[in-house]
Amino acid sequence: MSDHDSGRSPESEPAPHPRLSVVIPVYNEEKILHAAVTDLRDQLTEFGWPFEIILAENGSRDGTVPLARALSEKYPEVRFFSLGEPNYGKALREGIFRARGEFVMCDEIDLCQMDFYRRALDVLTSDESDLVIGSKVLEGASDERPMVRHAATLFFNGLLRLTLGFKGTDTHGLKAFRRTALLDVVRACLVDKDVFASELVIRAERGGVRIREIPVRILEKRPPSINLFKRVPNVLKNVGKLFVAIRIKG
Ligand SMILES: Nc1nc2c(ncn2[C@@H]2O[C@H](COP(=O)(O)OP(=O)(O)OP(=O)(O)O)[C@@H](O)[C@H]2O)c(=O)[nH]1
Ligand SMILES: [Mg+2]
Repeated sequence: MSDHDSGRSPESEPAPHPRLSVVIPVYNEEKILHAAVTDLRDQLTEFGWPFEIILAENGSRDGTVPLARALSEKYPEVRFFSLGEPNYGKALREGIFRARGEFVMCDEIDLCQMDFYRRALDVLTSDESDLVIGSKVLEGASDERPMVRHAATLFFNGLLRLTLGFKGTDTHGLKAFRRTALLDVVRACLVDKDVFASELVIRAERGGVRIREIPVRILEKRPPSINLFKRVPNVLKNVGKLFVAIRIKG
């Protein structure tokens, strides 16, 4: 495992203690990584809260690792680590553990939506909620991905409702939370890969965490790197594991 959190060039100042940590798993993203991170950094600077952006990488075979390293060396607010085999859930989980902010934002490099950040942080700072989920399904949402992927989201969430008693409308994608309120939930999660994000939300729900869903507009900067149909067998296998983890092991 390589960790570049401490690998700053001597001239860059350490980031001040962040109030907001943005965790973004990245995998084979050389085409959009630089533009997405610099753009997000500009928008967060304008937003005004001290922040950090944590790039949680594993398994990339393209130029993602040197690019992420260079970004973390150039910008004090950008941190980066690399954890071996491709595994979205493992990267996100580790990124959450490394986050230092009072609030954590889980994002994807092809989304980086400041509009969601603003609305979610408004809810977290003014409302009784500790976890805000950006739902692609809720009334008012606009899912501009291809229809087949929207249908897959509906099917997947239906499966979670049926097998695990999930009460919400979406588990994947944008979410924000008060870090201390969710750490024990993250520690309790047993399943990684694609299904980690669902386990996090379902365990939070079952554990009585105050959750609020808000509608999001999803417009990706590029199609996903892994074909939807290739993901299906693994996702189903991991939902099986999630069923055992939650219904049997508890
Ligand atoms: N570290 C890591 N990041 C990953 C992996 N697979 C995907 N990602 C990142 O996860 C984010 C979402 O990936 P996409 O390829 O857009 O997948 P998606 O189908 O839009 O994602 P969902 O609909 O949320 O499941 C991007 O930031 C990717 O770089 C992985 O194996 N490891
Ligand atoms: Mg995507």
